[in-house]
Amino acid sequence: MASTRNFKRSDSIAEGMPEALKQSRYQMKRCFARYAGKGKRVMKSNHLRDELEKVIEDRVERVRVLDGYLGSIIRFTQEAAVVPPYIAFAVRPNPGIWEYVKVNSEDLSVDAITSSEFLKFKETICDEKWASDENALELDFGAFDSSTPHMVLPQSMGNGVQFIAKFLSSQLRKDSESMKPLLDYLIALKHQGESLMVSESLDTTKKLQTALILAEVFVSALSKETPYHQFEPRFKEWGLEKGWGNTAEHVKETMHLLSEVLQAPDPSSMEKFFSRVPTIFNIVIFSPHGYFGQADVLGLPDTGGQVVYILDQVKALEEEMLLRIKEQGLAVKPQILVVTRLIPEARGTKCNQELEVILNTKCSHILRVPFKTENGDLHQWVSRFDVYPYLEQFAQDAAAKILDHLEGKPDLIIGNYTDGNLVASLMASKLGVTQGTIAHALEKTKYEDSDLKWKEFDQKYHFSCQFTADIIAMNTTDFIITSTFQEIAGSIDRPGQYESHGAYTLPGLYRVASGINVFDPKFNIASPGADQSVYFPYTLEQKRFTTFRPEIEELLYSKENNNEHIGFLEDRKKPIIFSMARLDIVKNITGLTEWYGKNKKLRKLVSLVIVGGFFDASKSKDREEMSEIKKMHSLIEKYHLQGQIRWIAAQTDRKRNSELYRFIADTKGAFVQPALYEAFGLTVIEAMNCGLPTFATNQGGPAEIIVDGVSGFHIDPNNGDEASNKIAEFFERCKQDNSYWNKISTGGLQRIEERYTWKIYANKLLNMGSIYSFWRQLNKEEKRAKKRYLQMFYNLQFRNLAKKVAVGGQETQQPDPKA
Ligand code: UDP
Ligand code: LCN
Repeated sequence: MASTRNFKRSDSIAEGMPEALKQSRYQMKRCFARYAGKGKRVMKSNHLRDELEKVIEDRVERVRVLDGYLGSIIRFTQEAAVVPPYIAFAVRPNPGIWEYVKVNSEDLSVDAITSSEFLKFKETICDEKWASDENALELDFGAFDSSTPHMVLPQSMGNGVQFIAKFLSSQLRKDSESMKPLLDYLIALKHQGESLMVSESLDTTKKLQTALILAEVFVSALSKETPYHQFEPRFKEWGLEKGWGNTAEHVKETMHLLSEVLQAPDPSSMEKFFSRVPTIFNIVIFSPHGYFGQADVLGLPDTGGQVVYILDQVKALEEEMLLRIKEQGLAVKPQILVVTRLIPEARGTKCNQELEVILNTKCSHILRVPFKTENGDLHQWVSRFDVYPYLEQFAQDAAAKILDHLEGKPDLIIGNYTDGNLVASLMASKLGVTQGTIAHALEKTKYEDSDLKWKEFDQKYHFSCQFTADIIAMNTTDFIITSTFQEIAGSIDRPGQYESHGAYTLPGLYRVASGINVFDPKFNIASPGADQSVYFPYTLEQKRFTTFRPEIEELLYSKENNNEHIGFLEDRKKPIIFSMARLDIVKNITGLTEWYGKNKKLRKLVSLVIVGGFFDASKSKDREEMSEIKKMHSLIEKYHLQGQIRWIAAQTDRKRNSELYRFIADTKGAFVQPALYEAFGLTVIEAMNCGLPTFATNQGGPAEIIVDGVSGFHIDPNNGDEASNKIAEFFERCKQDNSYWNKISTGGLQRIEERYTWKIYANKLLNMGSIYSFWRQLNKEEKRAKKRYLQMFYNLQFRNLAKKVAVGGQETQQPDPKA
């Protein structure tokens, strides 16, 4: 029984709810008495609904209420805090839009409340003293945003660059004075002390416009290919510097775009013009934790997609930067520096090397800087949950090395994950450089009630540090890059990862009345791709890495167990379902093994191949991995999977992995990504790039990557039977209709070409870098005020929290988040 959405955005729940309650007053009084009857607690939507269903015995009446306005409120309630006689509701009728009300269960009166009041209700449930403390620390980052324009339409979220281009064009159009900031910005553009584009002599809009007209007439008379240096002296006479283009044609186009912007700005020419402004030559990318390397690191705890993403990102960015710089007519060698920690105990990886050239790039490096303790450099790997005490010193040490390596400041600093984003924030604030952040995965949404119950998690996960670092970085950064829309604002039923930082509370520590607004134009969706020179369709026979074939045959079909594989596949004719991930609990590889074990039909149709972890739990350093290894062994035994499952240890060679995906496609098999939650899911797009039909979790990014039934399939990781039946049905249908497999395979490839390529990504990211560099100048004052607030918060809160985390390389074990 799905309740329909009965309220529009303009409706106020506080206004509409009293009338709805009145219409079913008798039933509602019973229902609210029931809610309140069990005392203080947090209730989720399904609990509210279950109890309502129990109260209303009459079926017709029940359906009427559930399909009506009250049913909608219950459906869209994310949580309700019961503090008798009140029930406080946090209702989310649309992505990003929240309303808070409290209902008195005795007289059914309804009052609108603020997010802060709602959070106090929640706190009362676990810490009454804190909740009633008038001086409890409350943060309100929204207070600084009053003059920032915000989007209104949910569908605009994540299109920050376009929104800013629109806003700028309306602002700059106001009067002749309003162009001044743009003019000042262009005059200030420099590279290593040399002026670019506009010299100081063109200090009024009028003068610049005149120079542009003269120059445009002049270049129009030249042949398109005339190189810039041939007419550079003339340009200098007009007060124009290099940077407009490498040929007469490019120069003319860029000038024309600026002339249009100066005359009557419109969003399209604004965006195009900024994509040509030479602002970004040096980029620093932070990814401190892990093992960050180019070989032998994947599959290790904490080292997964983020590393793949960054290495591919660097290649795509470098290519795009080289192209842009060439077209700008500049002889500048760009530099990209990925900064990570140096791990002396590198266990066979290159993570103990300070500087490493990034393969297949011309001017990009990995720079490694050690974590320091009072006793010198930290030798061991530490879990990403334990890195907080080292970050401040790391930021300082890294800054010195970076300035040295680049011989100056970078133009853009990009952070990755909580630790990288915090370090990027510290350095960007200090140096006054434009900053972007990438979350990859915000941990807060992965663990239910991780805010309210932070004390229970803190010893092992240090969420107090992590959530504090996250909120600081989100508010410091100039722009945020996300892989999907859902990462920002979720779906109709589930809040986004960023959205869940809108208002939350860590009782005893601080309350966030306004953390981040998902309508902020700093949000931009730029989805990653997969390296298409590695992950290409199985049909491209001549490109395939055939040398791996004998190894892959051995990997999949040899009969003996060894360090690399256990289990065997009896029937070589069967298609294979394949999954590959780190053995984290959230990846749910054991879940997939169990679904397979239980589903006889599926076992008849296909074999199962798993890549992940390794086989001896006693050798693992990571508690989640240990427990998953043990569970895999016990499932293989419990369901007698010998002959039907091949379990292969973590693989580190992506070329060979890509051939493995394609080999599975040759068997007319499928890829399955069964995660309980997946922020994005690079394996999903790797498989799709190889033309392998993919079943992926509907919890998180994959739900957006795949169009169910067209470019792959969604599966519900919380409903294993349904998921395994869906996979079985696919293979049955393929048996009856041998074009069906091809149809889904092609659908996946089409989806990738439309949306998930690195070329599209690099273009978007450089446009962000350029436009936000200007935007931050325009909002200098507001930024300055917020920066002081953030510095105070960092100093008084984060530093103390970080001090409480053990230092010295004790490898903290991670608990089972389900426990
Ligand atoms: N991967 C790998 N070997 C393994 C497990 C994973 O090479 O044993 C790679 C996989 O191909 C993908 C990345 O690691 O490129 C995992 O990224 P994803 O986004 O799927 O998950 P994450 O590990 O980042 O959570
Ligand atoms: C981290 C994750 O958990 C994955 O979902 C992403 O694909 C990966 O980072 C790259 O962004």
